[in-house]
Amino acid sequence: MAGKPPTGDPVQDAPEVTSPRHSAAGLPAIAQTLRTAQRQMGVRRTALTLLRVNQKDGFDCPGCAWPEGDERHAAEFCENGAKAVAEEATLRRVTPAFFAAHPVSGLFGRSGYWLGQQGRLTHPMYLPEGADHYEPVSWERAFDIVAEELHALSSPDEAVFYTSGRTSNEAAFLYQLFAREFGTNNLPDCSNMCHESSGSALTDTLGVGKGSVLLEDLHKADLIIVAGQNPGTNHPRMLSALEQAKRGGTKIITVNPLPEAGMERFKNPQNARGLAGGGVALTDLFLQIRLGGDHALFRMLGKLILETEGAVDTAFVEQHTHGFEEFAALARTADWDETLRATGLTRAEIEQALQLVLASRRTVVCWAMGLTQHKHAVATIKEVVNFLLLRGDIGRPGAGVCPVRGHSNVQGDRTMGIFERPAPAFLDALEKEFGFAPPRHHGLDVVRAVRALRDGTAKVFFAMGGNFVSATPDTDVTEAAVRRARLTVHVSTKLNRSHVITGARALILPTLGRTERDRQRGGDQFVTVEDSMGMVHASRGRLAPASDRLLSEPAIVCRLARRVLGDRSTTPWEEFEADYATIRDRIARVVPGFEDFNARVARPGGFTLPHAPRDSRTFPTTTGKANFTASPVEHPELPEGRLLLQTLRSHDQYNTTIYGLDDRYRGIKNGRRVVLVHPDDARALHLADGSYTDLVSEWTDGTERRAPGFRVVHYPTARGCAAAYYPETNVLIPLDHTADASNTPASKSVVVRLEPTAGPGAAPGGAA
Ligand SMILES: Nc1nc2c(c(=O)[nH]1)N[C@H]1C(S)=C(S)[C@@H](COP(=O)(O)OP(=O)(O)OC[C@H]3O[C@@H](n4cnc5c(=O)[nH]c(N)nc54)[C@H](O)[C@@H]3O)O[C@H]1N2
Ligand SMILES: Nc1nc2c(c(=O)[nH]1)N[C@H]1C(S)=C(S)[C@@H](COP(=O)(O)OP(=O)(O)OC[C@H]3O[C@@H](n4cnc5c(=O)[nH]c(N)nc54)[C@H](O)[C@@H]3O)O[C@H]1N2
Ligand SMILES: [Mo]
Repeated sequence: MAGKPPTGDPVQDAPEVTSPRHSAAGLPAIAQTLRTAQRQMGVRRTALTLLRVNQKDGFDCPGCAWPEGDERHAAEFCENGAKAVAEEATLRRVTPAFFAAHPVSGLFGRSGYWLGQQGRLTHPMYLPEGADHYEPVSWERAFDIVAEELHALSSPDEAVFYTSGRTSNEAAFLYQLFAREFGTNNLPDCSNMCHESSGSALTDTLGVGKGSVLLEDLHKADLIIVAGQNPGTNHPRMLSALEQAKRGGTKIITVNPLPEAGMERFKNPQNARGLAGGGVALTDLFLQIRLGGDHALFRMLGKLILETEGAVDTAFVEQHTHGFEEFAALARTADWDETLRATGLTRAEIEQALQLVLASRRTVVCWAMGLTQHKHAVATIKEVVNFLLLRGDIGRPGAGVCPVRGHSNVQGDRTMGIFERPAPAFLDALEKEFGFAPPRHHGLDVVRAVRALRDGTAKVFFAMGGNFVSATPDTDVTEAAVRRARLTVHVSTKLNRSHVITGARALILPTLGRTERDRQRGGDQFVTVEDSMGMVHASRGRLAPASDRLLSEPAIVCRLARRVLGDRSTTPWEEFEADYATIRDRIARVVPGFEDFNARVARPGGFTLPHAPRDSRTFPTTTGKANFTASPVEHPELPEGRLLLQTLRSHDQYNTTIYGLDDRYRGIKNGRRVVLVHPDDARALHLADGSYTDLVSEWTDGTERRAPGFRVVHYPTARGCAAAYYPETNVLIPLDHTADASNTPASKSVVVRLEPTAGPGAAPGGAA
């Protein structure tokens, strides 16, 4: 039987610390998978569900966006994918009786962990103005309420339509269509906090804001550089690809302030060697870089390549690139002292990296949040592109850029037009297909949406999934901002903190998850998703829905659009709801690369979207070439006695969804309020291992923000750097602390002071 959710709360946060592990997966991962899954789903459902994950006739794992290879294992999932599935397929339920028993003011004091563990939402729920209890509401009445508030706005731009990255292509396409027919481009998404910096840098330099490699390119690469990413926890199936590459002789350089277990050694649970043997060592060279030092590192590598006879692919540079001379002139001035200071590395380590680079004829660079969430993130990623361009490592097999995406369909949502700054060509296509004039002025991204709510210029907040108040920075500011809204609406599967921090009125609209059967008037439906490498494929759930009151995301958008837009819209919303193939027919006519969508997605495994730089070394940039970028090297400066804090994920969480209180690979159990500090830094700051400290961030305007009561863990991170989990630490990050050009919150570089305290802080409701 499935176990009960935790009852005690605040959940006891009492970290126990052992030493970090040096390998990932193996038997402990399988044991953990089954334990978590059975606790949520029971034995029978666990077996039925997990065997359908990522199969060609099954559903896409709601975990990460890592692609599936052509050959699938019977168990094509990982420990953390299984946890994501178990969270959704849980047998626990949050019913109207739950809301009758728990006033919103009571839920406010609960942790996000506790809220999430209560189970699946079963009924549409409404919180009237001034009320302290959500009450059940009919779908019709719920849509009336949204329509009432939307119609009361003085401009469509006073509404914000957020999207998290699990939404299917079909739902996303309809959602942006609805928002634009309503009259706004206010379509912020989780990508604004995630890979926006990658999209921004890659669009400027290569002309396409997506990765340029396919799975087989990783297998063919001579060298893979994994910078700012922890795949052992966040993209575990990537380790299988790295393992396969290693067996073919690929070298791997890992660039990270933390020695992450998954990059050290991988014990593949799908083969005997992984289970019984010692597994495979993945990393050949570990560069333990300081936070934010990557720009300096890649610039120095660029200089060294330029100085090496015959190392530059001059034919490629001449034929396909723009701006080489300017870049080369600047790169030649790169300074060793500055590089060593910024990176914390030794000259010998960087020269060793250079040898691996020069020995490689095909190099891939993979990255994730460790590069994207810095003030100079866009400049850093452009430097990665410079580095690859020098060697001609774009647009040929075994080489390229590989930004590893987070949410399982975050890339697809963008392709479908979820973007506050849509390309004119996309709007032209919408206009032609649907016969309305879409708004042309740019909308709000996540940070700007929070400001607009704070300033009262946005009044209705609608979320297609996600957990906005917990995922965004500056928790206190954001919560106050959201409370000013007239109406907040969340289309959700599970209870979270965004249901508790509400506008004057609030709605929870419960929806189907990936694992569930989606039956409409036109029969059983499937949806489609796009993975991190531009592969589009079908996802079909089989489980009975968590409740018979749930509507699918496409159905919710269709009914809402009909109610809000009325006769104004000539879009066939009813037809779309009945048969998703009719949505795909429209996508095929609007979005390039989706021609003949229904036929092509019917093939097992789906199809790959075109990518000009990858396919033909053509670059749809403003210069028509791949662009080198010449910008001064940037890196964070650290005042005396301070540490640079990165906010990251534990092994037991999916963003703001907390699965449990352990971080197995880092040797932490039963607690999340920990701060990892280098032993020498800790000693200099008089912080004993096991002592407690407040984290205090200091901002340029003189303000301070405090997160109380973190247990100090002496940990082998880079000097001057510290690490603690998100979302607990979001309270420390000022809204205005964002990356240049992409406006992504700089969650990986927060200057903090550590103030010793007597003991564990009372974890406020804002805690995980
Ligand atoms: N199980 C699980 N899977 C997930 C998620 C989850 O929460 N749980 N989240 C999903 C989402 S939305 C995303 S975006 C991805 C996130 O995947 P990751 O980006 O792997 O997630 P983080 O935990 O933020 O880890 C950042 C990594 O970068 C390193 N790092 C931090 N700063 C720097 C730096 O300045 N330079 C370098 N070189 N390294 C640095 C950190 O030490 C850490 O190893 O995972 C996705 N998959
Ligand atoms: N400090 C700090 N902040 C960060 C980050 C960081 O590294 N550090 N990372 C950032 C990143 S990379 C991201 S992507 C964002 C994540 O931001 P979000 O995507 O907004 O957050 P999640 O925690 O992934 O959202 C979880 C909620 O989604 C809902 N949900 C789950 N599945 C479905 C579904 O199928 N349909 C619908 N409608 N709802 C569903 C559930 O109700 C669940 O509670 O956070 C960002 N914030
Ligand atoms: Mo993300």
